[in-house]
Amino acid sequence: MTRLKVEDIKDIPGQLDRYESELMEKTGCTLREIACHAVGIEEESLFSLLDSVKFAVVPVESGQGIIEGFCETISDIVWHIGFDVFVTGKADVAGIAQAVEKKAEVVMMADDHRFMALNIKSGHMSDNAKATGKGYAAGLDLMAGGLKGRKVFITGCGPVGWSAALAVLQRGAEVSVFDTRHGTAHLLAKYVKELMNRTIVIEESLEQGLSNHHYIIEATNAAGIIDENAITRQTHIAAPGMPLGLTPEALRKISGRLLHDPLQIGTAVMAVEAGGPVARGTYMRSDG
Ligand code: 2YC
Repeated sequence: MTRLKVEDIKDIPGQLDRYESELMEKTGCTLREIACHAVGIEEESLFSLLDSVKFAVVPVESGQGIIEGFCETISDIVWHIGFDVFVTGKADVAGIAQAVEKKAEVVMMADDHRFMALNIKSGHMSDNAKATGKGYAAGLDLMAGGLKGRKVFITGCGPVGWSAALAVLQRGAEVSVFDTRHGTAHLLAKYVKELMNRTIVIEESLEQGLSNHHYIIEATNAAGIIDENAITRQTHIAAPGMPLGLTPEALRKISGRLLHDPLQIGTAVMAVEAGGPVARGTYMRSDG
């Protein structure tokens, strides 16, 4: 997975309101509404929990260590969703201990391999890659006015693309996928066939997938693989992949029909999953 750089995230806290107004222009929804749409709950079911569930974000020094501003950015996003949240003064085990001592119900932390939100009370864990895939699928669904019956092309069959594929299938879309590592695409197709009895198409090439789809999820860690030739007036792209998979010309041409951010949507879905009614098992999800 791509390790974020300080410059990727340093402007997020100061621009969350501007970011959200752009989200509302593109999807008609706030960040919290998109997260609830991704999780499959009514926003109302969250309101009673916003005042009672406390989050702690714990810095983790293992591996490549702290990314300056990472925990503060996570905290700002969780605060923006409406939860009470703080960053622990200490890192690692001492930080987790502080979280418990301060009665946090959800702990959020990331090392070089995983970024999770763990509800200590229920044991429910929300994983960033899964949450990001679901969040971007929900955002594309809202941008497109519903994906039911539409064809969606997903490039990148890693954990994020995999989660996005399952989410858009659940929303009734027809899915095609591509990955330079052909084995992962075939594995996903096999999983979908066996678990959902659905068939997904494996495209021969990225160009072929792009040329015959208007709804695209770019979930690779490659930069600039989608150029302006792939963009038409009907093209909508949800791009969780870091760095951005569009060339500058494609970015100009797609104008408002693009969702892309380094942390916001994934973190918002994690907060709603781990702090919301689903973590308590007190809510039958709308997708059953
Ligand atoms: O500051 C800290 O606590 C660091 N241990 C955080 C390391 C995060 C590494 N992961 C990433 O940069 C991204 C995450 C958004 C999820 C996947 N990659």
